[in-house]
Amino acid sequence: MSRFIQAEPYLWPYDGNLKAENTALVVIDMQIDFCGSGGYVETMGYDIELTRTPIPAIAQLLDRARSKGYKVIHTREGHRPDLSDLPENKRWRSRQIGAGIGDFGPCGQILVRGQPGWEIIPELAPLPHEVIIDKPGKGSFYATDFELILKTCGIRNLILTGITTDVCVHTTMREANDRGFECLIVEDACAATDVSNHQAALHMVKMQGGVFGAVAHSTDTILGMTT
Ligand code: C5J
Repeated sequence: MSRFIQAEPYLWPYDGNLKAENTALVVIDMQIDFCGSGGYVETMGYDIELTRTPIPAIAQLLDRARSKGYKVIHTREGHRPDLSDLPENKRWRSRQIGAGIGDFGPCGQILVRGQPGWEIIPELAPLPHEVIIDKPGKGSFYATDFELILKTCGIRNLILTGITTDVCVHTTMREANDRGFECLIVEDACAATDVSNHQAALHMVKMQGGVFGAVAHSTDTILGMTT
């Protein structure tokens, strides 16, 4: 039996092959550094009220995914404590805006693995058995075992949530799309540091018949996530 989620610009997934066994809910970078007080985003001067807006929708999607047996995968952006995986230009640029990656801020060293700011927010804490992908870049595929895990677990559909829509979520969606994964981005379960960037990032997905996949609301996504 075919199953779809109401989405734009097409009912998702394209072929109706939606099941708990072949679909993962991916929660991207819901870390204190991106949406907590004193983290990287706030230190840069952006409003964390924006990056916190998707928390309730993600929590509901997590409940649904867990109760229906969908795989849940979390990601964290962060660098090794010795900063050996931090490109010098990334560090330089972050210092330009007053939030140097690897420098000390109110939540410890910014975007460094093991530091308080790098942790996933308690509201969306992973369960002990859930996969966490630690990534040094924006995309979840680059320099990680994300693709290996997806392939090994038989996952071909990705439901993408998290922050930020225009950076890490979009990069992951583009990387996944090029690898043949069927992607859905959940519009109210993502956010950016700038509302127009969030909207533009969603709009881009819908071009060319769904150039990177499709866009749905969390209500429709939850309705479509049956076993
Ligand atoms: C950024 C992210 N914006 N998680 N990271 O640097 O989107």
